[in-house]
Parts: sequence; structure tokens; C-alpha cells
Amino acid sequence: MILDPAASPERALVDVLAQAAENGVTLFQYRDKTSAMREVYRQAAKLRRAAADAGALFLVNDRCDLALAVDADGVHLGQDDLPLSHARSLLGPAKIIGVSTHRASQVEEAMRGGADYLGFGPIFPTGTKPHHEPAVGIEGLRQIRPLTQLPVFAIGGITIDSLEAVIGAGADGVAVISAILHAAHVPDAVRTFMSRFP
Ligand code: 3NM
Repeated sequence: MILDPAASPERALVDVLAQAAENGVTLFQYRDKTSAMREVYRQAAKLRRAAADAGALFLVNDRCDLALAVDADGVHLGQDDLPLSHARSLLGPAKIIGVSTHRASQVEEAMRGGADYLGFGPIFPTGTKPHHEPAVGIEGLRQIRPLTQLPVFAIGGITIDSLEAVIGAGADGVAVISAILHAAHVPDAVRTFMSRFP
């Protein structure tokens, strides 16, 4: 699950994390593209503690300095972030590094660079990420699946209704923002998602 304050103006992310972890989410990423770094740091430190208390993994989006500052379990890099080799030198071998990929060449590059897992998408158009890459569809996911043995998290516009097709195309997991953060009831939404995993 990706915790993004822009998608959750009315709910404290730390409460969402606790509720989601209680209902089975094991991996969280904190993503804040707009707040000042001091605020991002404060929020990340809080979320980091809450994830540790809940026994869940905690990654930060984009920023290796932030990952180190809060001793996150790792970082998630986009294609415009620090190159993977530099991120690895900074964070060391023990931290998790994931990479967002949108096409086969990026999947192969991330594998060569030693990524621990891949994000792949957007599977569907999404309003959460403005100016996103073209949607790859279920078929796009199916095509890259044989290229890697790394865990692949499908992302982008995934809802409970598309989950089965996404997993059927080979995703190891899904990364979701709005389907949970915009849900009327977070614990119910998480439970429904978790119940559909084989
Ligand atoms: N990255 P939602 S799509 C943050 O394709 C992000 O790399 C994407 O939010 C990518 O679950 C996306 O609300 C938005 O669609 C995911």
C-alpha cells in the first residue's frame, strides 16, 4: 500500500497504516511529492515507527536521504530518481530497493542493476499520478512477466474488480493508492483486497 497525503486529506496516514497493517498489508511506501522536506521527514519518522510496531516493512518513495534519515527498510525509485547503482552505494546491501518500470527495457535495466523488486505500470489509467506513462494494460503485464524472477508489483488504477485479472497475468502483488485511501472504510477495503489473493 502506498501512503500519499495528497490522496488522503481527511485521514491521518498513521491511522490508515495501523488499520491496513492490522488487516494484512505487509509493505508500505510513503509517497509525498509536494510537502516541504521537514514535514516529509516528520511524517516519515512517525510512519516508520508505526510500521515497525505493526511488524510491516516501510519504504520511502524517491529519496535515499530520507530513507537513511528515518532508517526505513528501503527506497522506491522512479525512472527520474537517483540511479540504482548510486542508491545501492548509499543504502548498502541490506536495504530494499524497488524500481518503477513501464516497459521491458526498464525491467531489464533494473534487473541488471540489482533491484530487489519491480513496480510495473500503470496497468490502467489513473487519476492519482498526473502525466503518467501510457497504460500498459493486463497484456503489457503478461508480456514482461517472463522477463524477470523478481517480485513484480502491478500499479496504476487497480481496484478490487481488476485484482483477479492482474494476479492472473502474473503480478506477485499490487501497489494501490486510491482504491484504499478513497474507500469509505479502510479496514473493509483492505480486507476485501486481501481476501482475493490466492
Ligand atoms: N506510479 P492508484 S501509477 C504512483 O505507473 C504511481 O509507476 C505509477 O495510484 C506507475 O492506485 C501510480 O490510485 C498511481 O491508481 C497509483
